[in-house]
Amino acid sequence: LAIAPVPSPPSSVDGFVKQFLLNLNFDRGVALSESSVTDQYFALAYTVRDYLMARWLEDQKRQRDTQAKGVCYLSAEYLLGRQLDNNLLASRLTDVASEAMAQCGIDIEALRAEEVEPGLGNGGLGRLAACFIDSLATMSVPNIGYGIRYEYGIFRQTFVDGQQVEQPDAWLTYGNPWEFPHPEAAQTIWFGGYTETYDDGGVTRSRWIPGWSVVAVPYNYMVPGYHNGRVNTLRLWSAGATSSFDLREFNSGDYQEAVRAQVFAENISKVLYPEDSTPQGKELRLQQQYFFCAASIRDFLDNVLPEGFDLERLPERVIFQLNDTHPVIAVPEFMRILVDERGMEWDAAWALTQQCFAYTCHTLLPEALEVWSVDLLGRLLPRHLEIIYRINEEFLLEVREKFGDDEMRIRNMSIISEFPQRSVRMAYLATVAGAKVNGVAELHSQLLRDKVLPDFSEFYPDKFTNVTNGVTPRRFIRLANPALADLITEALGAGWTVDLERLRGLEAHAEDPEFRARFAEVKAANKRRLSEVLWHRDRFEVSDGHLLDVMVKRLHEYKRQMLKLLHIVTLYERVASGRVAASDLTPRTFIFGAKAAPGYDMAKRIIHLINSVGSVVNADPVLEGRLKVLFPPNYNVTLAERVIPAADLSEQISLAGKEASGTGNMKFALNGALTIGTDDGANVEIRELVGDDNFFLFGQTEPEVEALWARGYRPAEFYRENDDLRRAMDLIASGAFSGGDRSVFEPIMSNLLYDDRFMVLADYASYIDAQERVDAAYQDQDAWTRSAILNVARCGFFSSDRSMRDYIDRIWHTPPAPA
Ligand code: 26V
Repeated sequence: LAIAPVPSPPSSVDGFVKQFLLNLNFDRGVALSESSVTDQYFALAYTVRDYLMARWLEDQKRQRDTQAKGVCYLSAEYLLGRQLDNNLLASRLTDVASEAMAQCGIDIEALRAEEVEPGLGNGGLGRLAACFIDSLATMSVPNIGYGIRYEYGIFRQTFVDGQQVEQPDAWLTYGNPWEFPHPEAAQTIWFGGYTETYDDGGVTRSRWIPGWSVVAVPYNYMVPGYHNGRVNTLRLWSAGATSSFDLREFNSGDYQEAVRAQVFAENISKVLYPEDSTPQGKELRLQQQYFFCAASIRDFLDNVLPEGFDLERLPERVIFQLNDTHPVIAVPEFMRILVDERGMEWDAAWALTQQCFAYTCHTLLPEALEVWSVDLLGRLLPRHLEIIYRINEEFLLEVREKFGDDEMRIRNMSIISEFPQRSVRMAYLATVAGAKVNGVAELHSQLLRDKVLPDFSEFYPDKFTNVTNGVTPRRFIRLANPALADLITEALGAGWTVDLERLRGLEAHAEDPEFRARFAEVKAANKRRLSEVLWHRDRFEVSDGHLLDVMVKRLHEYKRQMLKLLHIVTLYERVASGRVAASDLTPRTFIFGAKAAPGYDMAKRIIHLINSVGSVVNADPVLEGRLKVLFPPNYNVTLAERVIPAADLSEQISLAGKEASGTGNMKFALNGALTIGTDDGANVEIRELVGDDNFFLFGQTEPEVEALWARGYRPAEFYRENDDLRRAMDLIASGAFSGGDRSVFEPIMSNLLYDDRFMVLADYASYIDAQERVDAAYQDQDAWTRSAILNVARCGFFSSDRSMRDYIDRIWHTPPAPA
């Protein structure tokens, strides 16, 4: 019996009100007059869901029925941000919902504020995944995002005496209206045990006798395309015990043991690891990785593909995109299923693997490249380790064939490293297995080829490619900056949201004084809005007429928050010492937002220093209020949506060659902030597009950095030779920001003086000089606004829709789907 999905409720205010009251009464079980804000938020979310449901059910069915090739995006992180507004926007219900809530006597703003954002990611990598699935839905490309439903996302950051304190992010406490659990579709995921050989009709084969298991329960989330009626799926896995109580244990009276098993299993999806640069080699993390990869691959093969599908044709149906190395364990799992479970010949299975996987690298820091010790892998996934060994063996044979018996090269290219302990290099495994390997910005892809994987790019010259990152204009312009969006639509018409290159049309308007005035008014209004948010949230005051100078991103030494801070201390010191009059300073408010990995001591100390400098600077009357340092805690997607549209100046100041791409840089430029930045990551491409006149470039280039290392870098020389730098550092070292205590920040100072891996001191002079150019430029407000408009006009390239097109053309080869 083919019964079509229940059609959507009517898209009128009346229809919406009716559906809302239905949900409030029948699902929440409360009357409007008795309902709490939480009830109302849930009922509103259910109502939005109801409008998307028919399309979602159709699209899921279509995905199964049609033969179209789809993308399985495998990512350990999705940093989604709030869902309500996004889903209202996608389904054209924003105004209807506001009006409907008003008719019910409800302030929709209060409901918006009620949503806890799903923070299932650390930073750039997780947010990129969220932008990509938005673009794929908007472009009608069949896609399933696979990941982990962490019970606790990225920690909530608070400050106590200026120091970071982490609190658990209990985002599911009140339930989650956007998810659909399917416990009936749970899968069993096995771990541990041992392998054994057996005779399979004369052929000796290996098989896995696993030791223990957990279940993986899928939770589905809607991923609506923008104004196209398409709804894709994000499927996140949650871990549970195989059966709630192990009956044998229970009957033998070992109740404690049975409960322990339950707790153990649930642990796997309990919490997102908050480290984003130094892999700790933690067993639980490997369990997480295998858990979601195994569940996802089986889900695709068993539930998405039609029954009896001929696996030889798999490359026509799917590409598994590996978001960094975190899901690379999917490769040996895929081989295991084909060879051990489906009886396929090794060579045939390997040929399929090499067509069905592709790998994106997101880093250049050697310490961020994941390796798993053979010891741990052998214990947790013994069969997978065997498979990896065989992949390596055959790969190294090929290398010998091509390069001869160059033992040095063989050792360098081996998927297995021997020191300091025998381990599997996951990036190498991904490179060997993938059809393509891509970096995330032109410079990064170049350095990936030349510096990180040089032997591999020589061996596989055609495997390497670039796809420059992008960001979704739906969330980061339309939702975050409605005033700018309206101004753009007025100037260019409505199509730009899905065709961002159209922003080029703003170039002409940049020459129109009236348009510039309106653009400046949008920026001013966004500053007032931010000011209200920060007052409400943190009791911070943002002064009128200040240049808003913003650095928001994870705290990491390579990103160089210290360089920004030295600039601030320099300005302060010049005034405090009487060498500069406060009235000669350009009034500036500096905003920082940054979380430090809980175990990263230096990063936490830098947070403490930023807060300490802020306390002194904000309180010192000598500055006459011309400098303010604000560090709102718990920077997240929700705050980003308020901060970025208000910014005048975007700080993108990593040491050249260290930031793979950056995506915040794109969001700022698209919202009309000018960038002060190094020649790093996607900054390079931003500057090329906006032009040198509209970008404040400073610092060494990557080759210059290399050359300075080669000559021998002695940071103390820069300290001695630059008076401003010496004074700023001496002031910090004197205890001026730590109540006279010289010990608190000493580790930061001695690190800068004697080590300075990220060359903060070497780039200081150039940075200060660039900031002086910023001050000068800001004096001419009208010229600044013109530059800001040109930034918006010329950055359409950075839409994640374009990134998706590049992935499709260069890697996935998925055909354009019908609208
Ligand atoms: C790495 C690791 C290393 C092992 C421990 C756990 C963990 C968790 C996350 C990560 C991801 C770090 C890589 C990352 O986020 N890269 C960023 O990716 C952005 C999107 O491509 C890019 O814009 C940033 O430049 C890059 O730093």
